[in-house]
Amino acid sequence: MISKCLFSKASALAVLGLLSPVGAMASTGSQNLRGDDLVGVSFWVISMALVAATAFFFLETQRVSPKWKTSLTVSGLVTLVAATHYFYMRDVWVATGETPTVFRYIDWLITVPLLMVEFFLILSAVTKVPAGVFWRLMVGTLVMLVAGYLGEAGKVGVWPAFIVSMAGWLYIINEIYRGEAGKINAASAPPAVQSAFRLMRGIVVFGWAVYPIGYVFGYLLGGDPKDSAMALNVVYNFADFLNKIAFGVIIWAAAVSESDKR
Ligand SMILES: *C/C=C(C)/C=C/C=C(C)/C=C/C1=C(C)CCCC1(C)C
Repeated sequence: MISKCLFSKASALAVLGLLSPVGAMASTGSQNLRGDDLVGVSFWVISMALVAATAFFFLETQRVSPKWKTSLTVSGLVTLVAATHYFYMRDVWVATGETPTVFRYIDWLITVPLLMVEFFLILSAVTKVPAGVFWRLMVGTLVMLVAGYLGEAGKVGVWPAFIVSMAGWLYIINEIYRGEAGKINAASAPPAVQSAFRLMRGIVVFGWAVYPIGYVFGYLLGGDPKDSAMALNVVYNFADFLNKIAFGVIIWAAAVSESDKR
């Protein structure tokens, strides 16, 4: 009896011991989120939406035909990685009132290439796609993000960084409209994939356009630094909500409609 009780106490302590470093890491500050902190609340709400989306995408892999499972898994990974970064970013913001640039870019550096992989995967689900398509999308992504980071971190001027980053983005847009990826889609994909591909392209053009707008508010308009930081983070948060969750839902819809056919 006593030994059993001791054992359960010991295991409870072990679990606490395992969890406490996680808790300590997850809170860089001890302040609580204030209800009137618009930016902090937006970090919170989007964290939860990302967690829910992750559960949804992973569960729905059960429902679609095998060749679509990878796409849905990747969507879930994107929202999972982002949710984790959002917990940290919220803490940084609440504790310091500063823009969590490093966490933001680590997140983008992982999730944006994964989103590019999605383009490749949904085309590969229906036809053979040359590896060159994948690498060109990757190069455009890296140029866009590395330049953006150097600008936001103050390593190079905010204007040159903006221009180089915009060039990377335009290169991606060119590839998915006029390059090989666009041609393959037009030539061989079934209607559901074609419409998903068109919607995803729309997201890369219109959804992603929200990010440079955030950058303009944050760095190029020269307003009060506190206001600029607030505008930057609210706009980026809204953009992530749209581009990570909506992007995944589009893939989910294509996957379900293609799978239900058979
Ligand atoms: C999930 C995160 C996504 C889809 C992030 C996308 C980020 C961009 C499209 C960022 C683009 C930028 C420019 C085109 C110019 C200014 C600097 C950036 C990095 C904000």
